[in-house]
Amino acid sequence: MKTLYSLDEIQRPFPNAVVAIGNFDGVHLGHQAIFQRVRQKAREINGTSVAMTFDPHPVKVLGNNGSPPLITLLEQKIELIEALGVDVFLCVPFDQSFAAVSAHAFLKNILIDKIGMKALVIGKDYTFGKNRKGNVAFLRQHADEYGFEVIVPDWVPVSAGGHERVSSTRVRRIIEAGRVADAKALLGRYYQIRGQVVTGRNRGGPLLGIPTANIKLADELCPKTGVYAVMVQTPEGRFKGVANIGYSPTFDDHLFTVEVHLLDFNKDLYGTKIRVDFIQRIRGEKKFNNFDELKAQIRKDIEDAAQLLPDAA
Ligand code: RBF
Ligand code: MG
Repeated sequence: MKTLYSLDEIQRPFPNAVVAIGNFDGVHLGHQAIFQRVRQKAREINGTSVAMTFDPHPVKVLGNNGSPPLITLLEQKIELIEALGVDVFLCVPFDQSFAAVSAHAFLKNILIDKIGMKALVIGKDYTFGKNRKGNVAFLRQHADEYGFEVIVPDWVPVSAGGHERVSSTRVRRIIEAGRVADAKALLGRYYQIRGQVVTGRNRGGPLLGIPTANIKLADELCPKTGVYAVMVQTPEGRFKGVANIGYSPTFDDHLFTVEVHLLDFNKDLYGTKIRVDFIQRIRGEKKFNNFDELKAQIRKDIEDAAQLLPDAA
């Protein structure tokens, strides 16, 4: 996949460009359906599939009511879209001046003249351009004049505690509720966080005999506090693990941490970047009367995780 970080990097229009525009936060099953449709159309017209997105996410620049935590940061978004077989990933820097570009100028100057768009695949509710004037109706009005086709895929309905369409908002709510198994149903993969292993309180190993890698989260969205069965990707390979997210209420410092104990692993991970896939929630965090009770419970969590985790995950 060719990745461009500015419109200025486009030398000439792409041959028969089939474009998807969106924020694609989460690259969930709804987004995946859009990219399937883009690839299908590109095959039909011997064209180039193009994913166009904005960074930072427009709500971060325009958001007056704050902005929701992102499900996927740019790095992971690019990996996921590349894996879907898209030819060109175009990331447009978003700022106040870009936000002031009219829907018409965006369509004519950027999509038609610069990119060479012949077809556009877009979500039903997507809007773009100054005052969000660009929408499906606007695009259809101009399709004949500029010679492009507008394709609007149906919503993708998925049952996960309610049969609704897949949306980034729904994915966020589900992850914030700790329902990581449901999140997988909407994402088509496990929900993942990434970050660097940093020095913790050096308590897990010495005090409890259960060392944990403490993660400095790169991601914005984090599942609800509690204990989870996870799979951890490290520079040493992929391992089963059990994660604790929260404030360790048995202790007095009440510091929020994301930590993971790896099963069958005892090497040092300090300073490395790891990825944690959430497979299943095991329980909520508890305050224990003493360290022995906490230790016994964590031993049981480790057994539960070992049972829950599929060998191939
Ligand atoms: N700390 C708590 O105070 N309550 C818990 O319920 C709890 N559950 C944990 C479960 C797992 C699987 C792990 C790895 C840790 C847990 N901890 C819990 C955090 C533990 O107190 C922490 O790892 C050590 O204090 C080291 O920082
Ligand atoms: Mg630790």
